[in-house]
Amino acid sequence: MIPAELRSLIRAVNGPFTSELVQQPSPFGLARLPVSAMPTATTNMVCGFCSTGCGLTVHLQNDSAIGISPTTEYPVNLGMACPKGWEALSVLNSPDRATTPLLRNNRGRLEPVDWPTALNTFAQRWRRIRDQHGPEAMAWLGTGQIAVEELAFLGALGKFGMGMLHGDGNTRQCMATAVVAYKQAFGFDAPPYTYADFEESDVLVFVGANPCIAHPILWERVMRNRHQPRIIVVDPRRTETAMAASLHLPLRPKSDLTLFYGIARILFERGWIDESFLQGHTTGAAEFQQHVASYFPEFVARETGLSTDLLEQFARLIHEGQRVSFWWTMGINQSYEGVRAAQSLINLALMTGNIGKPGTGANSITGQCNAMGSRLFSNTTGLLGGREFTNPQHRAHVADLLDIPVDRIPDRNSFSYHEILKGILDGKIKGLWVVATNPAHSWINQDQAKDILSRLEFLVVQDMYSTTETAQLADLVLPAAAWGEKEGTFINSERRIGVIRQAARAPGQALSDFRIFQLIARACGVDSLFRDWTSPAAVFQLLKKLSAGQPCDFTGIRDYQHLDQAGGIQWPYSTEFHADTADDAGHSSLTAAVQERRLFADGQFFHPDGRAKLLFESPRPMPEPPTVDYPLVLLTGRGTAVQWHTQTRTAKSAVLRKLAPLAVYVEINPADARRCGISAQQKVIVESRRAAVTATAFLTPTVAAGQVFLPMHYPEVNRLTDAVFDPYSKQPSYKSCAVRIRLPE
Ligand SMILES: Nc1nc2c(c(=O)[nH]1)N[C@H]1C(S)=C(S)[C@@H](COP(=O)(O)OP(=O)(O)OC[C@H]3O[C@@H](n4cnc5c(=O)[nH]c(N)nc54)[C@H](O)[C@@H]3O)O[C@H]1N2
Ligand SMILES: Nc1nc2c(c(=O)[nH]1)N[C@H]1C(S)=C(S)[C@@H](COP(=O)(O)OP(=O)(O)OC[C@H]3O[C@@H](n4cnc5c(=O)[nH]c(N)nc54)[C@H](O)[C@@H]3O)O[C@H]1N2
Ligand code: SF4
Ligand SMILES: [Mo]
Repeated sequence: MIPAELRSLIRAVNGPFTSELVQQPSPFGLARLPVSAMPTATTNMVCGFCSTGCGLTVHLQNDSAIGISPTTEYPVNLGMACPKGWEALSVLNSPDRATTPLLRNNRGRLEPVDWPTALNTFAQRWRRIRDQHGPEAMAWLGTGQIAVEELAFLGALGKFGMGMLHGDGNTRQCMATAVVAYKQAFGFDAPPYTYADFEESDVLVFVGANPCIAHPILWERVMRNRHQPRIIVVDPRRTETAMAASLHLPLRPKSDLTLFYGIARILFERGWIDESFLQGHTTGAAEFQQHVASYFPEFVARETGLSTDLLEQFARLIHEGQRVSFWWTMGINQSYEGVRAAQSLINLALMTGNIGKPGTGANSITGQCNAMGSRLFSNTTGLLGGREFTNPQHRAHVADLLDIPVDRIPDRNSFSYHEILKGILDGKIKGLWVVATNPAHSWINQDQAKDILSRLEFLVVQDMYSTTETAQLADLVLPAAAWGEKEGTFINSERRIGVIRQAARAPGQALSDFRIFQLIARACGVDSLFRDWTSPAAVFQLLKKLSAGQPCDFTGIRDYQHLDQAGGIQWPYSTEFHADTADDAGHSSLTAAVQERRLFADGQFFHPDGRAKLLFESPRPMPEPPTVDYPLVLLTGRGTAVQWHTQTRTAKSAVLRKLAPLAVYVEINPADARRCGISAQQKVIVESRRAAVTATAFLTPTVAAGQVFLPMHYPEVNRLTDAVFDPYSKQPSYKSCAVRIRLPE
């Protein structure tokens, strides 16, 4: 590696950028004015936190980003943003930003090194592992938080370039269940909705979802609904969302499957079903009807802890609704039987014909800003573009499109996240490359996870901060530019592809993840395979080719400017979509019908027979039910709208920090607290079979007796959780393990 060349690369990424930005015409902001007339310039991009994918306008002055406002005309957020969006710039400026590569020295300390040393070390250590243990002994963990172009590069470099077989990402912690549920039911991982559906339903059912906290702008969209909708919330806790609902079903944790089978039984029995839709567009209806026949209301009431009257009300609301939509998030996905639970909701939508029409759908709300991009293009669980590694035609097609030898594409599937960790434990995996995720906080059963990570010969962490729990364990830290400091695209929950732009310089020698992948390809001697991967914009054109003919076809999108001008574009958007028009200045705008699209309007699903499948299975017992010794069920999840995951970012904003509790707290029902002699604000010990952690008691009736809630934003929380997984999606069951609470001795 030639240092001079590197220096120019660093300059290319971190150097002057404003002149380029102001030349980009934008229908939304000041950028259309002549440069001389501008007090500030602006550039538009989608937010880098959650999967809502709000449009944000970044205001620039003298080469610096000086402020953010929500983009008024962006079809997602219509001028609104939550506090994280407003504070997105301030989290970039923090003294713990990773500004140089860090390498662990002989004394066991991380010390700054230059990029050539870091890259040579990476390549040498990777070669050593490959030569001693085979290429499969190096694996990676990626993310739903970097751009699609970057994810695709990481996946292609890891598998086709460096010969790795195993790569997974934090979407496993989050969306794997929805992916598998959709693939099995619809034939493709295809969330069918558009956000307008929040406004067009007359009955909205939220299951294991707390959008008031986790997707606040989506909740704002619900609030714009003019049909006086009935809102049903199915959640063991009386969440902020449940408080705003017309009907709250505080079911016993993990009894969702039984509940929805019970509701399906009522719908079948009363004939409250769309028989012609079932006949014409689905398979498995008769078998499903038979399966649910034994879910009598009394049995379901006993299992779920809900009254038969509530069940009746729920079923009746679904029946009486003209446009019923079903929304689910982590209360369903993060479960040892998440896939079947998600499918039990999909079945309710299918059997009532609530799909493909405005205000309907079986709708998984995604979590991270680019989880949907990760689902299609990370090259981990599936081959690029929603294809299969095990399908020879798919492999040949991708090899052809990318102009690489087909034998570089593995014909086997990757280990999932927990199988990668098990691989480390079994000595099969020796090196791990962690990009934009923080497993040493977010993975389930932390003490075990940290022990496993400590066994690695080589741990590389590529992050924007050098202080994350995982970076602290690394042998090599690679400093990454963040959202706002690089370009690319994200795909949001409703399949909308949106652009991110560079509006600030990355600090020090930090480079965009894209550049880092280019440099690693070169250092490892495989860059000739990635000749065409010259920039995110160039890779976007490759991704278009990879999407061609797939359900996610977006070959009709020209480039980033097209996305910017159109307010983001949902897939599918093949070249057949010519409904968008260009005005005299060359700005295109999409007609409303093209801007907000849902799938399955024609009743055609992606299975070869065109039908959706009703899938079902008997519920299984909770892996770690409460006992006399550990009598409480631990629920975990999002605590506030201002805390993001492991808080590496949100804790860096003074504003956001002020709005959230500094230290971990545990929500306890007052009756349980009384029984344990605990008063409000007291320090208590929460203990599971794996660990004991100290937390401040927060007494609240929003958690039911027999349950406690801990927000995931504090590193202690996952020391308690139990590493159990859904058998199909391999997603961790973060929201059910047994704990007890006591006062400190
Ligand atoms: N502020 C903020 N917003 C975020 C995030 C963040 O960290 N902070 N993270 C983003 C990401 S990646 C994700 S995945 C989403 C998550 O968004 P959500 O899934 O809405 O958030 P959670 O709080 O994890 O879980 C939702 C609810 O599931 C309930 N639940 C637990 N067990 C069960 C059960 O057995 N059945 C049912 N029906 N419900 C149950 C919990 O009580 C909780 O209220 O949020 C995204 N948005
Ligand atoms: N108990 C419990 N645990 C949970 C959950 C739960 O509900 N309960 N939820 C799970 C879910 S749904 C999720 S999604 C996971 C999230 O878990 P993680 O992915 O581990 O959480 P984050 O804090 O978002 O970590 C992202 C990391 O990427 C870094 N980063 C941000 N932007 C960039 C970038 O552009 N480039 C690079 N290289 N780095 C960047 C951040 O600094 C941070 O260290 O947590 C899971 N863990
Ligand atoms: S709702 Fe999500 S996408 Fe919108 S501003 Fe907040 S964090 Fe960003
Ligand atoms: Mo997530």
